Amino acid sequence: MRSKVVTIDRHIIDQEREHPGASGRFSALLYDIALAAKIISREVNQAGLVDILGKTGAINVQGEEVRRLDDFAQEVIVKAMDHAGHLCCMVSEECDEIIAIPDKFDKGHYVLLFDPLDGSSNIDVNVSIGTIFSVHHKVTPGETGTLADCLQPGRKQLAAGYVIYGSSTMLVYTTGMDSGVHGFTLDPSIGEFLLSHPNIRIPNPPARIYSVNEAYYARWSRPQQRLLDHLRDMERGGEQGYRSRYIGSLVSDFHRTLLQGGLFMYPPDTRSPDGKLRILYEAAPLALVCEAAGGRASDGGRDVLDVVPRGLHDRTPLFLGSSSLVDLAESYVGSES
Ligand code: AHM
Ligand code: MG
Repeated sequence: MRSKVVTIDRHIIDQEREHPGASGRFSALLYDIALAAKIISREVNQAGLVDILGKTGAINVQGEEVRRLDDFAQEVIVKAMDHAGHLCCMVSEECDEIIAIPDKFDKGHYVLLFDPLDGSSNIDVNVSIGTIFSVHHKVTPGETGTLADCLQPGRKQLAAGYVIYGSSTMLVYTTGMDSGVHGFTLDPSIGEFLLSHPNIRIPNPPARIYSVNEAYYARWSRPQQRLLDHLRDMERGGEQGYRSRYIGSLVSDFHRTLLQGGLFMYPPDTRSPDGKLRILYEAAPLALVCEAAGGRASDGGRDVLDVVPRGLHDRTPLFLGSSSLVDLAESYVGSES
């Protein structure tokens, strides 16, 4: 048993102490994200009861409309974050435009970027889903957040992380390369995130696991196909070769990769020439977590953290996980970029 119980609040305060001069605003922002995560977690855990309590879009027994969970998660995050004076704006995978902070609230120096409920098509089949978030500093003058404040390369992120709603709910975050990656598990009986995975490092040597939607093989480039042929080759993968794991829920596939090592890929294909995953809400935040844990994230030719998005919803190919395996992927597909 651990000698002390560390809540996420205490951990954030301890980290703040290591940065004398910190305003405390950033810590307050992280608390609010954790609060939103708890509310979404409670709702996700009720999802299986929807058929009993009422179908989505219908009126439930309390006379309330049953909301889609991704709409609910979007609203929870916006409402938890818009009034505390930390943010100049927000952007979400669910919204085409920047989400402004209402005039009646103070504005702050940070931008919050998030995917409120990634993999939400998996809810109906009880597969783990997640929330992904990223924080940038405001870089343009004036109070109001602008497009330039949002379209920054991932390397400029002040913090990034995700929440996985799985057999337990976990929040994993980093405040950058030097601060490490820390994981907290929600204890529902006391409603607190408790430090359960301090200083996560991607294991080295990694598990021999690759994770990709192989159904798209015929749509991939030849180098991408050759990479997969290499991974499938038992002889080359060592005695037991590689294993394949693909949940189809990014946060879940990444969480496994972070804890066990391996290679996650969402490469370009003929239908999605830039891949499927969004730079700002999916690729860049997970890339920061991955690198801070000793791994790598590449678009096939360069570090994902160096990619400068041109639009709020730009996508990128993604090769994510253990450094040696991302290097291997680049040695195949880098030739096509
Ligand atoms: P979403 O943002 O519409 O939920 O889609 C993202 C999800 C990821 O969680 C996952 O990695 C990917 O889509 C799976 O896509 P595919 O079904 O093409 O393999
Ligand atoms: Mg998503």
